[in-house]
This record gives sequence, structure tokens and C-alpha cells, in this order.
Amino acid sequence: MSKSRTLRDALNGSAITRIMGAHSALSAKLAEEAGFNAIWASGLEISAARALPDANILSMAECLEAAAEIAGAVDIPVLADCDSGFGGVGNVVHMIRSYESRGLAGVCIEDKQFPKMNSFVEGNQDLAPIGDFAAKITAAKEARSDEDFVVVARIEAFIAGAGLEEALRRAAVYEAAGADALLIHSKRATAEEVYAFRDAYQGALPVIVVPTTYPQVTATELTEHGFGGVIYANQGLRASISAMRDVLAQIGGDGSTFAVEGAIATLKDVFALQNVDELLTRQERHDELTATYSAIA
Ligand code: SPV
Ligand code: MG
Repeated sequence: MSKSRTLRDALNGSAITRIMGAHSALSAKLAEEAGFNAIWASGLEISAARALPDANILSMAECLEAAAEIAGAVDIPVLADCDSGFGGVGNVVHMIRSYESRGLAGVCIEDKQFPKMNSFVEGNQDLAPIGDFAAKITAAKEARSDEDFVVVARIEAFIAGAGLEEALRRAAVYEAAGADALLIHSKRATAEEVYAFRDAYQGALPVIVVPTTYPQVTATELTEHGFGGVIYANQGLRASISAMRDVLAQIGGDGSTFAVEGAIATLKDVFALQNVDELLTRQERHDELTATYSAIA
């Protein structure tokens, strides 16, 4: 089954789709190893890994390259965070063709202006006009060649302070425009906003949430509330920052790596994540074939 079909079916299935954020092929492999259903090629993670703000500083091509590296490293589907679509409708069409051809299973675009600002940063959270964004969703659907390729419409009404009615109004129009799923975002400390949305939303699309600021909710509770997907958007990145910072400080303080040696991944582990065994097997076969061909030459 194609990865786009796998993602589509998962989002529409009865169990919640658990999606882990990644910023690199390596972090995506760790998420796959941990049993997540899909990967979120997070704009925040990808830009933070380059020590840049999540504010459309990176070009579409740079985001695509990072997402494609991620998709190439795992067997599970990858949903790419495509911010507000990188510009106008022409950019959205180019984006869809590019992401689809590089092995992504789907994209998510959010109803904010270009350039966007990360949803948790104060200021510049203005919403895109509803008609303009809905028309981009339709353009995205029309531009894909794989009919299973997933287009997620992300609603930023709560982030912009526009309230439940506006979120529901947008959900209905984006659904009519052809969105395959909705993502309702919130920066509240509890799940109350997204629960209110889920309870009031009458449509048929799976709804995805990103519980960054309400980490106390469990996947089970979200399933019971009828959500189709949950994205853990940045915890892997944050874990790597804390772990690296602690280890580097210890090494700097000790003037030795001895104390951290037992706490960090072994080189054997690193080699396994790099598929070194496969390379060695390939090299062995190459050596055998080289000998065979040399003998008959
Ligand atoms: C991301 O991971 O880049 C997201 C989620 O879009 S958030 O950071 O919450 O906006
Ligand atoms: Mg993002």
C-alpha cells in the first residue's frame, strides 16, 4: 500500500493516528523505532535544527529537502508541515507537485498569512481571508496526481483569538473546498478549546490536534473525544537539546568524556541507525562479483 493511502486510512480509522515530529532522517528513524504511526516533518523542528526562527525564513526548497530526507529514511508515512503554503496559489501548486514527487504522504497548510510566525510566538498571527485559503485547498487538491495524497487544512482561529464560531465556520468551508483532514490548533494550557471544537464540529473529516501546551491529555482521552490524529510536534527536538546540553556541560566541566560514556548512545547504536550492516553486505557482494568478473575478463 502507498504511504499516502496508509496515512489516509490511519486518519480515518477508529484508532487515533499517533504522529511524531522530526527534524532529520535520524530523528524520524527513532520515532519509527518507538512505534509511532507517522512522522510530522515539523517546520519548527526543521528551522530550529538550523538555529533559525520558524517564520518562513527557510525557503520551500529547503523545507522540502529536509522533509524528503525524512521520508527517505522511514517506512511509515510522513506528513509535511508546509506552513501557510509558501506564498500564493502558484506556490501551493508547485509545493504539492514537489512534495508528492519526493515521497511525502501528505501536506498540512495553515490559514495564516505569508510569512507565517510560529503559533506560540507573540504577534503576527493574522488569519488568511477564509475564501483565499479555501481556494488554495482546492488548488492543492487539483494539483496532486496521487488521489490518496493527503491535504490537511489547519485552522488557526484559536491561535489568532478569533474563537470557536470562526473555527467552525472555517472548518465547514475548508471541508467543502476538499480538505482531507482538519488540524485544530490551540495554545491553551488545557484541551478545552479543541474539545469544544470537536464537540461542535458536525462534518465528516478526521480532526488532528497538537497538544504542545496541554501535554496532560492522553492519546486515549483524545480518542474518546473523537480525534483522528495527534501530533507530538517538538518533544523529540526538545529532548535532544536537553540531552546534548547536559552532556556537553559535563564533558566541559570534567575535561573528560568518561562520566558520560555510559549515558550516551554507543557507536554500535549509531552504526545500526546508519544501516552500516547493509553497506558491509553490499561491499562483500561487490568484492565477490569483482573477483568473478575479473576472472572471466
Ligand atoms: C510545527 O511543528 O512546526 C508546527 C506546530 O507547526 S506548532 O509549532 O505548534 O505551530
Ligand atoms: Mg509549523
